[in-house]
Amino acid sequence: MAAFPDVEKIVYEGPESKNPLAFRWYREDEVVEGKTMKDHFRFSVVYWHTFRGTGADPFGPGTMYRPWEDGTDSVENAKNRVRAAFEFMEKLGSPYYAFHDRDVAPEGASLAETNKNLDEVVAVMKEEQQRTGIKLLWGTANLFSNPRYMHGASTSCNADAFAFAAAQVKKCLEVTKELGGVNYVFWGGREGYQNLLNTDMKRELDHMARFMHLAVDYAKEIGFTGQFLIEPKPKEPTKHQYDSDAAACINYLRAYDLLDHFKLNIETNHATLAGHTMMHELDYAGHQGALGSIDANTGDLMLGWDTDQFPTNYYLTAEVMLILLKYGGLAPGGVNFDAKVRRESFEPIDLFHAHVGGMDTFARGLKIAAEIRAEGELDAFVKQRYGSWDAGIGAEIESGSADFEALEAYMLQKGDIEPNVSGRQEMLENLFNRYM
Ligand code: XLS
Ligand code: NI
Ligand code: NI
Repeated sequence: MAAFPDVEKIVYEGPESKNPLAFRWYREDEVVEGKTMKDHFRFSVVYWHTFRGTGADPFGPGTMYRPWEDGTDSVENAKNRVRAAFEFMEKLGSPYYAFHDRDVAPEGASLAETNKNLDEVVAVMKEEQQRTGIKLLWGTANLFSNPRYMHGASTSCNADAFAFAAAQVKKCLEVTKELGGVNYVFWGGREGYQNLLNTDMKRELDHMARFMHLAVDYAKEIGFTGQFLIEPKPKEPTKHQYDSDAAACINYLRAYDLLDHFKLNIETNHATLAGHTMMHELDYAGHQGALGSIDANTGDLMLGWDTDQFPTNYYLTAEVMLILLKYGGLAPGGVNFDAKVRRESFEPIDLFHAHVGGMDTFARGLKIAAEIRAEGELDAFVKQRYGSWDAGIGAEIESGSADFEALEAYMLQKGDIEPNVSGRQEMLENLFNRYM
């Protein structure tokens, strides 16, 4: 029985279309800057929000109407859910998906039983991947929901929590490999602290690094060649997450000799929680050679938590795409919609509206960014703004040939600096608007 009987395959109808179940901008085989839209984005649907999100919030239970669910936590129900998920992704036309181990199969009474449940459901996922050609962007282990992880997983004060988490990640790496996953994600979950009075931060950070090294070693052992990613987030659930932002993660990875094995999975709403723009986080990761993948969503300006809304803002996606084009794209990463429909949007069809809108918003952003780059005005402005570094004293500083004494002699002779060019922020903001 079909889960979405009233929905046909979503097709491109063009910007004039008023059909809410058609793409206005996303045409998967349209070529922009030498690459198809499909390859630029590598769109991915998340299993957790889209197929496990109930709409529950701290003030009330779930609201979602999901007719393919039988209301139990059985393996049978989990398998039916996989079929519904692949029907959804097939109709949507998303080439990838992502999941946590605990999203797809129920926990059993023991670790062994839990692993067995997972294997049973993974067999169906594999079948569905083969049937549809949809691929796995990344797998990850949920190391934060179960009460055993109340103090964290690899950073727990309880060594047994570390051991359990290791067993879980070991299994999840095997499953990700089995499904041909092209990345594997670590998001910190409860790796952080609420209060330093009870926390040995140094010891916890050392343990987290040990854990990541063990994962890297095991991946090598089993021949898993996907890219490891770490996903920065500054707070929630803990007050201070260790992976707080791109710069902190890169410092951490470098300090613990992990930078060769990891890149970053940058999430929009996490960037804003960290007090940064998405553009800032992407550029930081990009110029450090650590731009791996993105979790595409958006927060709410009025709310200070991870609301995980679908992106609908062309400015945002144009900025994101400017950076992705600048650094040559994301592959093997992708644009993963770590986003959920609102609690009030409880019908299955809302899942389509949300994703169609997100994909279209990115497609429009790509076209805007490509136009801006083709015109070249922004680049030319930045180049000219730094012109003083291209010759003379600037070039000498950059090449390392001018020391402090030489610089003093230069300035004593010159007297003072000449007024520089204006930053022209307002002009450039207006320029950006011309492309909207
Ligand atoms: C939570 C994170 C999470 C990761 C996967 O805020 O975004 O969903 O993407 O564990
Ligand atoms: Ni995320
Ligand atoms: Ni998030």
